[in-house]
Amino acid sequence: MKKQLLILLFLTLGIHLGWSQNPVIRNQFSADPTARLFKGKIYLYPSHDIPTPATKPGRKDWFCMEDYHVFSSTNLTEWNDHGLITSQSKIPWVDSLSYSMWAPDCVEKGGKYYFFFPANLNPSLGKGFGVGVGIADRPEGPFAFEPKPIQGIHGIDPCVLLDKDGQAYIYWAGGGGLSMAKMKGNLTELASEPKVIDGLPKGFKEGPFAFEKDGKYYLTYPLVRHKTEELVYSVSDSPMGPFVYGGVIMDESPTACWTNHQSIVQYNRQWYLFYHHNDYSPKFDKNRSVRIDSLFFGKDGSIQKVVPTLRGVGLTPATAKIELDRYSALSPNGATICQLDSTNVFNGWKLKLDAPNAWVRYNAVDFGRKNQKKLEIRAVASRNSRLRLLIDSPTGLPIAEAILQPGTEMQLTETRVLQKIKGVHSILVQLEEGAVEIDWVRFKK
Ligand code: FUB
Repeated sequence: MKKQLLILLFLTLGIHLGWSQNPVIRNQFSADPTARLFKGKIYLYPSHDIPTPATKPGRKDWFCMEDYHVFSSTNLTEWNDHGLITSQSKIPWVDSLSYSMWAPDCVEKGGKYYFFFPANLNPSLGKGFGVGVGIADRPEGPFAFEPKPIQGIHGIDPCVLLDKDGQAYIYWAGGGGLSMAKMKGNLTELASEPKVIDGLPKGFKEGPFAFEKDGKYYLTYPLVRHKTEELVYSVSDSPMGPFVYGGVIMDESPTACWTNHQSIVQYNRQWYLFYHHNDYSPKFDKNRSVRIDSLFFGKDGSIQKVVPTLRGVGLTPATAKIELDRYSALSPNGATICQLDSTNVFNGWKLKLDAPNAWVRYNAVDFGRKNQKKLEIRAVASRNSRLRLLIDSPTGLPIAEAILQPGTEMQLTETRVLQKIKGVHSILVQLEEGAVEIDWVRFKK
């Protein structure tokens, strides 16, 4: 009976993926994130990049996606993987060897959830990409899929906007740029001829994500003006346009991940940008991972530029593993980040401090209302080392001192917490002497 209850809990909640530093999905690659607020929870519908299997026909150094997962979170810091939505072998109109299940979307209408996805057509039906629809009673499915793709759409990256009057609009990349059409009430058919959206800046565009705020319609999209994709937006008074260019949401990646792809959602009065980067695959930018950072609007409705962070969003409980390699700021000397385990990228990273006074700052640690008495550190020191933990300015209050003996393997070191600390604080970890590699730190009673 206990086992059955556990299985039920697992099926309802999915797999818990840990705290939300970037990247947020930590058990697989994930890209093209569409985040939606359903029933008070954020649901995340990304593409699912995989390393190219030897059996895949055609290009090996290209995007490779065979299925979709759906994730959810109530606080943006803990994510649950609800498992598979569908795969290329289950949809009859999809070329089941194309590994082309690209950027999806999902919207709710009348208590039903409509999942939209692009994929290569089965060669017997034609060439190029179509867009399919699955319908479910719950955001995580199970979805029943329409037997054919939406007639009239040839392209990728569908995004559906449901306007306040109930009219639905679908946007996609195709037709020589970004295109759009009105949808019928059933959300499975077009109600107007597709039209290419004009007035957008020159350059390759894909990944449209449209939303409404305060009567303005924002069309956001990746755009290549220089080398790789920036995230930009245009604004209109109508979902049909005309759209006027608004500005850059995120600059090109300095590390040259060629794609980026966005969605924007408000949750608990804060706006968030969901996007992707090849964090777990620095040498191959077609294996990407979803990130989240906070987004702000100017008083005039303009979107302020988002600077990507590793720290991400949300509070980290002091009693969780605080992964300092997902830092808020790092000293310019003697502090570096490297992979924890060269055989498994999903094991994440570690922080190396190896010059006196090298430091790392980690924002928004929630100490709650109970005093924590101990600090636990998972680390390895290459020589006798001493670390100091402080509350970051303005107080600079010391939290703990830890002595680490030299070793060859990561081990746990426990030390006393020097202060009664409550509430939310940024912490600073500083090397006083020696050289250490830190996996994480956490507080205990
Ligand atoms: O993930 C495959 C394609 O890369 C998406 O459809 C584009 O938006 C780009 O992110």
